[in-house]
Amino acid sequence: MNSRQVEASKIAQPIGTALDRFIKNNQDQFQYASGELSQLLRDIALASKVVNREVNKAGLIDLAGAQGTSNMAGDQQQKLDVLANIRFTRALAKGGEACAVISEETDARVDVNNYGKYVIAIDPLDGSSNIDVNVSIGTIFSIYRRKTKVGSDVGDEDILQKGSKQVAAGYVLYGSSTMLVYTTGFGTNGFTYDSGLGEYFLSHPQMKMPTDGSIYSINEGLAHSFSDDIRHYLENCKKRNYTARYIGSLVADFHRNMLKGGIYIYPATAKSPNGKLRLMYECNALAFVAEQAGGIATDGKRRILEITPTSLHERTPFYVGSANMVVEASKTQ
Ligand code: FBP
Repeated sequence: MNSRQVEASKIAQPIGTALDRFIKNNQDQFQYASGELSQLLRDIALASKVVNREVNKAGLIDLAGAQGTSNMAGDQQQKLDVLANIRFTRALAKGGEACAVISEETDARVDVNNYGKYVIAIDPLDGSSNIDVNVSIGTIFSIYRRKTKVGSDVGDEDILQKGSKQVAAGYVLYGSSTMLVYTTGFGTNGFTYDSGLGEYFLSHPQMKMPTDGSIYSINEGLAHSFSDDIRHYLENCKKRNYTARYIGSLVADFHRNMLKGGIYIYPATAKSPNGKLRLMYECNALAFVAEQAGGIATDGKRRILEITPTSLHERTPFYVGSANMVVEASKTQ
C-alpha cells in the first residue's frame, strides 16, 4: 500500500489532527515562536483533561456542593471551583512558562516563577451555579506576554494589560462533549476531547460566528433593573420572534451563539452597576475568541479589548456575539 492508499483507506478512518500536532504545526505563526506558548497551551489542555475527569464523576467522589469558603467577590466557592483552581495553577506553575497567574478563585495574583515569560488570567470553573445540577460548565483563559524583564519580579504592568495585548485566549466547555476552543490571533479553532485516547482532536477548524442570529441570552429575571435601552432591544428581539436561550453558564451560552449566531448580554443592573462578569478572566478571552471568529464584544459602548484594566477582579457589562446583533444592541446604549 502506498501512502496515498494508506491515507485514503476507508477501513481506518482518519482520527483528525491532534491538538499537540496542531500547536506544533502552527507555532511559526507566533511572533515569539520558541515553543513556550505551545507548552503553555499544552499545560492548560492537560489540566483541563484532569478537571474534565473530576467534573464527570463529581457526584461519585464527594466533589459536589459548596466548599464552605467564598472568593473575594463574595461568591460561595464550590468544591470543584477550588479543585479546578488548584489543578490549573499547579499545571501552570509546574510547566515553567508562566510568571504569574490571576484567578477568579484567588484574591491576589499568584507569582509562580520570575523566569516565566507569560501571565495567565483564568476562570477555572465558569458557571458555578450549574455545577451540581449537571449543566454544562467551562474554563476560560487569557495569556499575555510579560512586559518586565525575565528574571525580575512580576509587576502590575505585567498584569493590568488591555485585552488587545492577549497573545492567546480560549475556553474549555465541559458539556455533552468536552471541547477546547482557542485563538492565538490567527483565527479560532475548536478541538473535541476523545476520552478514550485522552486527546483533543481538531473538529472545528477556523470557526466563523454568523454575522446575524436569532438567539438572545440574558437573565430576564433581572429585567426589572435593566435600562430602558436594553428593554427596548429585547422588545425588538421578541417582535422578531427571536429565541431566548440562557443556560446560566457563560461559556455554554457563548459557544452555542458562536455556532448558531446569537448575542449574550450581561448588562449593568441595579445589583451590579458595572455588570457581573470580570474583565480580566471572563470577558477579554471571549472577546478575543469572538473577534477572531468574526464576532464583536463590547461593554455596551467600547470594544472590550480596548478597556485598560485597573484592578484584577474588575467587572464590566458584556455584549458579545454575532456582529450585527452586538452593533444593534450596543447602538441603543
Ligand atoms: P461564575 O464564573 O462565578 O460562575 O460567574 C459567571 C456566571 O455564572 C456566568 O457563567 C453566567 O453567564 C452568569 O454568571 C450567570 O449569572 P446570573 O445567575 O446572575 O444570571
